[in-house]
Amino acid sequence: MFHDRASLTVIAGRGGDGSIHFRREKFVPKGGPDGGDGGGGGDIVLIADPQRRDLSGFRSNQKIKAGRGGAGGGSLSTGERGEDALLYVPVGTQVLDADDRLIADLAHPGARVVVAKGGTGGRGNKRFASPTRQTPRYAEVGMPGDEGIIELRLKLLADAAFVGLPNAGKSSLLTRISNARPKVAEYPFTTLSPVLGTVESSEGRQLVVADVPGLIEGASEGIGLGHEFLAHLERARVLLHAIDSSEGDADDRWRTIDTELAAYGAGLDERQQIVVLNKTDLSPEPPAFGIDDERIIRVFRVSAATGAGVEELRRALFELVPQEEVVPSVEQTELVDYLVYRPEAARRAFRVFRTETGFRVTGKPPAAEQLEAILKSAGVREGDEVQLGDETLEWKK
Ligand SMILES: Nc1nc2c(ncn2[C@@H]2O[C@H](COP(=O)(O)OP(=O)(O)OP(=O)(O)O)[C@@H](O)[C@H]2O)c(=O)[nH]1
Ligand SMILES: [Mg+2]
Repeated sequence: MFHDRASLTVIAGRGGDGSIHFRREKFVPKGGPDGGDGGGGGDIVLIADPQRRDLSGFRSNQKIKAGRGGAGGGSLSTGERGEDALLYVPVGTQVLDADDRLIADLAHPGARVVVAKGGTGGRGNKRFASPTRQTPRYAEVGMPGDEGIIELRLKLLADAAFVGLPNAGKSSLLTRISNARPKVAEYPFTTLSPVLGTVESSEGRQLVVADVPGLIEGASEGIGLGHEFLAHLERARVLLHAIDSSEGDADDRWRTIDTELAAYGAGLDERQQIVVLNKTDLSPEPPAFGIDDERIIRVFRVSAATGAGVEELRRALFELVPQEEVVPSVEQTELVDYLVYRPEAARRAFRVFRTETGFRVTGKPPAAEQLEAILKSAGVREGDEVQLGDETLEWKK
């Protein structure tokens, strides 16, 4: 099975707590504060890995957690940063949030995106020492990391993609022109999942060509197999429209597929097409093709069985498929693919401290729910005091 979707719950790491600690020295009855800061929580990071073919590495609704930041310690020692959770996904994976909005597009090998940020570590008590407050008996607590549900959707990246009715010979043609070896058989719906092949020119240029399951009438409404895979055509710059020219009227077959492309939308019906009339070995005359359409940039008559015309098709691909824009250097691509959009988390308007008797919240307190989550993750217990501004409450479960 080819998995092109996955839904994940991501929980970034909690930041470590700041330390409440005082120097202990010989002959000094009470040393100054020396509590260090907590480490930041680990992030959840997605990385586009050219070795991955699909999203089958993820279980459905898998929960993914990053490491917790270490607590600060005495002698100003800082807690360790929590370990990031690195998730490797195929190139072409798009990330959507729970509201189905696109967060990121991992369209280049090595592209990475932080989908959930670890919580900040709390500051240790040393940071709060001042001439008027020499022994602060409190420190900041670490913040919980981001948490949420993300949807991964793989949309294959190919320069060109075959499209056509089942049995047209798409897989046979891909086998002829590329290094891919998809299954070929004399019955429709042989190809069950997309296959990518690399086609090489004599000058060393490479093109990636996709073969997807055949489409039938009604595919865009969910009939047959093809509709699920139409999304993989979206990123192809040119469609290779394969037609079995030995069966019926090629024009009618072309129109059937064209109707499905139009019904699917997403620009598939505007894409340039190379029409490939296949199986010429089965008819004595070269097949007729009468469609006049400005999207059709060339018509080839070939036989995947004998190889007739296939080399011309292969060579023409390099001429007809537009070159991809120059790929920037790796460092740049890593940035290019960062978050397509995401509201920057607002600066926190409040601080949460651990005190000798419980917790203290300063500034503009967050919503009750968020505060509860923060206090719980900081280990609040029944009976602890929680100071909110001038108010002091007692924590009850
Ligand atoms: N005679 C002849 N047979 C061909 C030619 N091309 C493909 N075939 C045969 O047609 C049948 C279907 O070929 P496939 O390449 O599997 O067709 P497909 O378009 O990938 O089909 P689906 O994966 O089901 O969509 C196989 O039996 C092939 O051997 C050709 O040029 N001439
Ligand atoms: Mg096939």
